[in-house]
Amino acid sequence: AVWKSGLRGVHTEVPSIAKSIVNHVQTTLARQAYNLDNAGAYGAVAHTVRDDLIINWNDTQMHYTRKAPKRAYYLSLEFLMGRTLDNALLNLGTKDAYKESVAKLGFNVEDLIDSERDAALGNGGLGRLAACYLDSSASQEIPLWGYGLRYEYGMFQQLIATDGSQLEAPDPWLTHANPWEIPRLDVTYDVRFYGHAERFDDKNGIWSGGQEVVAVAYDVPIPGYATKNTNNIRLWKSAPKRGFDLNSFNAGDYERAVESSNSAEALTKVLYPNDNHMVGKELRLKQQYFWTAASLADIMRRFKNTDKPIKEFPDLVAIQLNDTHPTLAIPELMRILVDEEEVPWKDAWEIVTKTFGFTNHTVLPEALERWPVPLFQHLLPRHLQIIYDIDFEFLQAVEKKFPGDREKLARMSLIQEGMPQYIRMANLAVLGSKKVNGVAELHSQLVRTTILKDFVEFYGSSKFGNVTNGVTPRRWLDQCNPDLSNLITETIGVPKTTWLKDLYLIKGILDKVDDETFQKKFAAVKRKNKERLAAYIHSTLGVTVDASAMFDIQVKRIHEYKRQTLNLLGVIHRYLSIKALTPEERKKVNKRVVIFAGKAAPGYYIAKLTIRLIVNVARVINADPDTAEYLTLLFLPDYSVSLAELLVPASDISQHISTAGTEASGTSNMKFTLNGGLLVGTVDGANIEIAEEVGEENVFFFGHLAATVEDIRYQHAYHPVPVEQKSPALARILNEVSSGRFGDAHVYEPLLNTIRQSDYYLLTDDFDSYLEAQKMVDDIYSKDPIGWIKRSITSVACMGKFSSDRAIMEYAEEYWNIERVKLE
Ligand code: 26Y
Repeated sequence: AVWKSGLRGVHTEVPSIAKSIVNHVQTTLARQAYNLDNAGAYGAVAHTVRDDLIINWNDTQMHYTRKAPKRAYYLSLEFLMGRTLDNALLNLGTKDAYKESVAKLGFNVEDLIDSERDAALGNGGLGRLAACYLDSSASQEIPLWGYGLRYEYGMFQQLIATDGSQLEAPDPWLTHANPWEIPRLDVTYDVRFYGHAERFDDKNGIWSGGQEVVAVAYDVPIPGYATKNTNNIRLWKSAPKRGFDLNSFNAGDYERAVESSNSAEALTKVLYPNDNHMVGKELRLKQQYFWTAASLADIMRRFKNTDKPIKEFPDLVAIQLNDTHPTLAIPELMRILVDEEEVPWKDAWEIVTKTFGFTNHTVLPEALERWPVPLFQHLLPRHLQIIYDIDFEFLQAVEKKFPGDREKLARMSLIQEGMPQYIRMANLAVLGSKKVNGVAELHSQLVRTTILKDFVEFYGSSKFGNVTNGVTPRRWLDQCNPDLSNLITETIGVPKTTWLKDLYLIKGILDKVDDETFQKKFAAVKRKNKERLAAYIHSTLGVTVDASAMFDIQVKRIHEYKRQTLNLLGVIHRYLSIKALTPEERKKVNKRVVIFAGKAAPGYYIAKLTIRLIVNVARVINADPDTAEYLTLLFLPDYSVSLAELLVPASDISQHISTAGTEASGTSNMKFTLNGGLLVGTVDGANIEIAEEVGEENVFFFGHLAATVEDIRYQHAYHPVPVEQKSPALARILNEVSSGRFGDAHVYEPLLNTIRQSDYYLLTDDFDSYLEAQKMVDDIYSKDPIGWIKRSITSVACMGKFSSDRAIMEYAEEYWNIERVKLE
């Protein structure tokens, strides 16, 4: 056929790329080629790459349909994608050709890449993990689709006011057309809310009335690295079912006429900016149902196209639930099977429990989703009946296995008693899934022994596993740190296209750890990345930083459990210590630039105060001539994936200092280490496994262990010891802040009191140990620079395990039973 003969292929040659770009300028953008600006050039280049992606996307999807393999679906309310152009060019292997073509047209490809807005459809770790898994599934040729929501507004933009506090501005990322999405205006499903539910004796039912909203599909191609395989995310946009209410319109009541259409469109307007903290808003539950119902209808339609009997559904479909946010998919699949497909309840439940897998991302109690029964009754009356039926059968089974244990029944029930009652989404997710996993060894162990202990006793431990998180080495090494990537390639003598898909191969650089020439090259890469960051800091904040100083970075969501305050109090301690030295003594001090970035949930008062204190401490420190040479403190506003790509390659150390047992995994710890930054961290989450791989001597651990945290909290409650006694150093610093040394004395009291009073996150208990770890860091960095470089090289070499390719293959093999389907 003609299309096979190469007439329609991916653009690989400079002339055809340039021709296509000019063509898109004139047609798609309807502009003149001679007065094009960067934005126009970006649009035309993006459309040319989009054409390339769509060709591979079509071939891949046709291939999948023809082969009809078992497929995986990753349901996530968040996909924190960042920018697309650079990633697409690197994965397609066409970056050099595009660079040349763009240059011929008078543009610089890096400028165009930098002009792209981030797709910030996520809060933090969980959303970025989903994006890494998409990249890995396509690269490893695993037939997987993501399903999510097409938020019109992503993560808010963070501004810092003159008093240092966080301000939020909307993120209207779609105001300029998005070249990376393909609207599928013909792929739509009706989704019902409210209305009336009837239940019959066989536990089947009918749901009718209420409000119907239309889900419209938007597809985003996900190119694999060095493969033609191109996967997909399908994002749903909400639209009114009928344009507007004609009766009201004809009666002249125009406001009333558009009211319900507005409420339909509101569904996918905005991403909820909360991370690890549940807020029980009706609109959020509506988002969750809208998205799971549309996704399941779509999955069911695709399954039915295979003409297989319904009982074979789990042989062709695996659905992974990214936390409890999509748990409604479980009662929704029951509803489809029992009410619409007329499958008997028992058979339907068997299908359901062979289809789903559930990944838990946190053990923090405030993050566990619970929805009030009255809200459910109102919004999803049929699903509530189904949940009651699931619960009834389940509790009978529990009672049979553990007769007479009323408390166990109360703990395990899907319904939490009280006024009002609540539905426990994690319990529902466990019941409806074949397998449950945590995201790092320690976390999975805590899941099994704390929040899901009863369920492990009931089902047996084989249902509860672990898949340690990973990050894609394409974006988080090759793309963000091309010099290190090139150095690795030339050192190990393996093509980049090979080792970037089998990250264990970077072990090869270990042979050169003692090679002076290699050490120099390796150090030069780090230095260049620090200079790149310094230039960014200069151009955005107007602050000059010394790239020869140690760069010490903590960037992540602002949360008490992540303990940015511990870091900040450590910085104040450093400041006061340096200030107490004579000018002569100061000359021996290890110079540091301490960098913070991260967003606070808009309603999280203590987190917002933390930002304000960081900014105001920075003002005082950075203005002090006594210490200026030795210490700089910065808060970089508006943290994002793109900003992370600049920061990750530039750290000498990064901090991952959550109270032990609270950070499920962390993923930026992996990114920083992969780029040669060492860790200062607690014995928590994936820090532990990183140390196992790179050697504990290469990680600066401190603080109490997870096993003792509970005991310490008990002590805090029943035998409180004042801060002065536990850590005089810390007490002094708290008093300095209270005294107004950093301005606004009274403003910070609520933040300081969290430490002085219950100190739930154990800052007092860990502070001295934290200072000791930091002293080790200073000593080694300033007295043994070669030793430091060796630690850094060794760390990079040993990071193979933390590729998201390894993680996605574990899911494919051990959770989904899915194989590679390579497009030749
Ligand atoms: C319930 C709702 C408000 C909610 C929304 C977002 C709850 C949680 C979240 C996000 C959680 C999250 O990002 N968790 C992080 O997941 C990462 C990927 O597994 C982990 O590395 C990280 O430790 C964990 O905090």
